[in-house]
Amino acid sequence: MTVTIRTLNMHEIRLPLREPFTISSGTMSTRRILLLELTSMEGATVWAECVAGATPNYSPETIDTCALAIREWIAPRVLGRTFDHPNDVTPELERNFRGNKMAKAAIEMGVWALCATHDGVSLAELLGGQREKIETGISLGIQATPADLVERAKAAFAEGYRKVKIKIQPGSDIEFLKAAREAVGNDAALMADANNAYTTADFDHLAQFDELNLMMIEQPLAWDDVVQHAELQKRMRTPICLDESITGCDRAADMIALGSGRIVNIKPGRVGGFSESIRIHDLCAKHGVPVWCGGMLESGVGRSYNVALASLPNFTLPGDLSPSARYWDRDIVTPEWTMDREGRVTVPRSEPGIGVTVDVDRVADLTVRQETLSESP
Ligand code: OSB
Ligand code: MG
Repeated sequence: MTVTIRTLNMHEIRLPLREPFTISSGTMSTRRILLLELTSMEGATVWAECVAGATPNYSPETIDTCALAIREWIAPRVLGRTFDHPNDVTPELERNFRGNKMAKAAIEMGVWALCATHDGVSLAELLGGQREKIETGISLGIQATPADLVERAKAAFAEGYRKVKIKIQPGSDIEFLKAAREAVGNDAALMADANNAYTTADFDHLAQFDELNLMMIEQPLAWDDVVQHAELQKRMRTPICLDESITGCDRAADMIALGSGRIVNIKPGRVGGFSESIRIHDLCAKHGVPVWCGGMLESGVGRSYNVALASLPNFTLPGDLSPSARYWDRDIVTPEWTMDREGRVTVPRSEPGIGVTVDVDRVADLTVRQETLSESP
C-alpha cells in the first residue's frame, strides 16, 4: 500500500460541451479542466481531475486558485512524502490549511488511485465499494421554455435514465416543473436543483413545490447555509438535499442535527476527497440519510473517481453520472463511459486503478497550460 509521491504534473485542457449548460448562477459552454498526473517513486502514473470551474459561482474555488494552491501549499506537503495509506493524506493537507477543498481533493483522490494501481486492485475495491452497477441520473440545465424541458425530460427517460434533475431559478421553476411532471407521469423520478437561487423571502413560493411530487429539491438557499434550510425543511414535505453547503463531515452532522435536509449529494471534489466522502457516507448511513454522487461536468477521468465512490452501499439514489456522450463529442478516456438500457453505468471492478485509459496524445493536443512540480534536488 505504501506510496511515495515523485511528481505532480498539472495540465489545463479545454473541452467544449456538446450543448451549453445553464444553472441559476451562469452558463458554461466549454469546460476548462485541470488534470493532474501523479507519479510515484515506485513507478506508477495515474491521472486525476480537479473539479473546480472557471469562475467562483459554485464554490469559492476556481481552476486558477486550485493551480495556485497545488503549486504553493499542496505540492510541498506531498512531494517526496511516503503515505502508508491514502487516509493519511487529508490530515497532512488539513494542518493549518483552511479550505481549498477541490485542490486538496484532486491530490488526495490521486493518491487513492496510485495505491490501487500499486496493489493491482480497482479503485472501487480499495474504497470498499460493493456495487457493480450504478443507477444513473441526468442533470438538465435551465431550458428556454417549458416545452423544451418537456422534450428533454421525455427523451432522458426514454434513454433509460433513472432520475431526471431539473435546474431551476425564479422565473423558470414551477411552470417548468409542472409541465415536466405532467408529461412524464406522477411516478417518474424527478427532482429540482436551484443552486442557491432562493432566499427566505421565497418560502411560501417554495412550499408550493410540494404538489409536484419531487424526489427532492437540491440546495434552494445560500451556498454556505444550514440554518435557513432547516427552517425551510420544516415548511416543506419535499425532502431537501444539500450540495454546496456540505463542505465536509462536520456540515453533514450539522444538517442532521438541525434538520436542514434529508438527503446528501456527495461530490468528493467538494469535500476534500475520498476520506472525507467516506466519513460523510458512514455518518449518513448511521442516521438513515440516503446519499448519491453528484457531478461537476467531469471528463472521463473525474467520472471514474465518482463511479468508484458511488459503489459504496449507502449511495442508494441515482447519481449524476451520465455517459461521456451526454457531455462531449469525444471523451479523453478509453473506453468512454456508457450507460446501459436500464440506465446503469458499470463499475470497472476487474481493472486495477481508475479502470479507464487516458488518451495522452489527445490530452497533449487539448492542453493550454502545463506545469511539472517535483521536489527540488
Ligand atoms: O449543482 O450539481 C450541481 C454542474 C456544475 C456545477 C454544479 C452542479 C452541476 C451539475 C452537473 O448538476 C451534473 C453532472 O455532472 O452531470
Ligand atoms: Mg447541485
